[in-house]
Amino acid sequence: MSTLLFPPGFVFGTATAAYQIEGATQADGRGPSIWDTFSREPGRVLNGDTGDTACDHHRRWPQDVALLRDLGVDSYRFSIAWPRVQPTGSGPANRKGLDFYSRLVDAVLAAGIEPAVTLYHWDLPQALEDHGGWRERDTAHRFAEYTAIVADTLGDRVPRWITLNEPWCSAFLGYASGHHAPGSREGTPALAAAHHLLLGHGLAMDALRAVGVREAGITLNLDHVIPATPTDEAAALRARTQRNLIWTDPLLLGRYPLSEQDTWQQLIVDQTFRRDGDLATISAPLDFLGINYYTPSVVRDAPYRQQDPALRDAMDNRFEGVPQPEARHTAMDWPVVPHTLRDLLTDLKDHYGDALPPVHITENGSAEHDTVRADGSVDDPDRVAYLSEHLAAVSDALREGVDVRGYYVWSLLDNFEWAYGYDRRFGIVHVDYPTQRRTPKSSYHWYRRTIAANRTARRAP
Ligand code: IFM
Repeated sequence: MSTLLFPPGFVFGTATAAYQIEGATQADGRGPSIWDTFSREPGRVLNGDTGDTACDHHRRWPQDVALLRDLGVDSYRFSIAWPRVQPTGSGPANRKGLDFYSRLVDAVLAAGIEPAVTLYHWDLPQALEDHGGWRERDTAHRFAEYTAIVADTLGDRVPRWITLNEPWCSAFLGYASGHHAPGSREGTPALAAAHHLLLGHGLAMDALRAVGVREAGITLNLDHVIPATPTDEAAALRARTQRNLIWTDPLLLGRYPLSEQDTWQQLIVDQTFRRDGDLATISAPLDFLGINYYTPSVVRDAPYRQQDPALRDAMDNRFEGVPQPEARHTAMDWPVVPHTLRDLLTDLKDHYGDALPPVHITENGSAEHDTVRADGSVDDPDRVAYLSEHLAAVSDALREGVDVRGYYVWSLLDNFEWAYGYDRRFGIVHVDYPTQRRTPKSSYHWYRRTIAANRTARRAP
């Protein structure tokens, strides 16, 4: 690791999200979320899994904080469940829900770790979805109200705030492909959802600024899109528009990309959901941009899947993915091509220049086919290779002048992997779900050593 470059103050962290680990979905007055509803619908989640118990973190959090302390991370990123704080998504705070996070924050700080809070990691209160969810502008205002409540309680103790996690998933997997909650397949309403998520982010930034938090930003899951051949450039631009530009252009430049016309055609003719002044709210300065990165896409031109525009969903954009057989694939069947993380970061810097704020890699990790050995240990060399090669790509991006301030491994624990339930394991700590026993994998020990080695290096005079 000695050749890696990490500047003084570089943050090493790890991340989780509320619905994926907490369980206790009915404790202390928590209301139902769209994932409680969705995971109960037959066929939505592999094996019919739900987040009802998950990693039982709501009760076992002291043990998980001890794992974090022993790991030696600088920062722990976790999310707050909106339905614990406002069970129906509006109205007064549920104190017991907030108290849980208050205790967690205190314990994380006492372990010498900086908390990094994500306000929305996909668990929308079901009551808001019943009123249209993110398709409706009002949800953006409700999100700002919720943010103000949380910031009022935790703002003095939490230094780093992330408004939304991966709004692409909320808008497109939630309202266009239907693979995530609430599971619908729509066209223009999914684009309205994207806009309202961005608006909600901007309004939440105002709420965070009002209490003077140290750092606030948003996390996007950006894709490094490669055209399969030179003739697939236009298809690649449509892919980039859907995956990246519809988020980064409004956030960083205060405008939607021109390429949205070719990408969505008839679906973007009606833009009444975008109002004067929204882009100014959305593009308020970020202290950092969070980027979650896992795998690149190679794409080629393709016909519409649905010929009738009235039946077309917002992910029907005349491109398709091309297999990448030369790469190793993870248990998610995602190709592993680490240098594309560096390429994504340097491309962003080239494209946005000074408009690109400092970056935190807020997630990076791999699901692997882990096996527990007879002695109870879990050796996961593929995950170690994945993480070390991606960390090297971050170091390369730093060397090329990208201002990367931190790197968070996804995830501390094996957990509920959304539509894949408990079948896919991303943790550096193994969770035996029947007993809830936690076993640090070899990747945990590798990360611990890596942090220790680089901490010495970056603190050297
Ligand atoms: O588990 C998810 C996480 O919730 C969001 N980013 C991607 C991870 C792996 O799929």
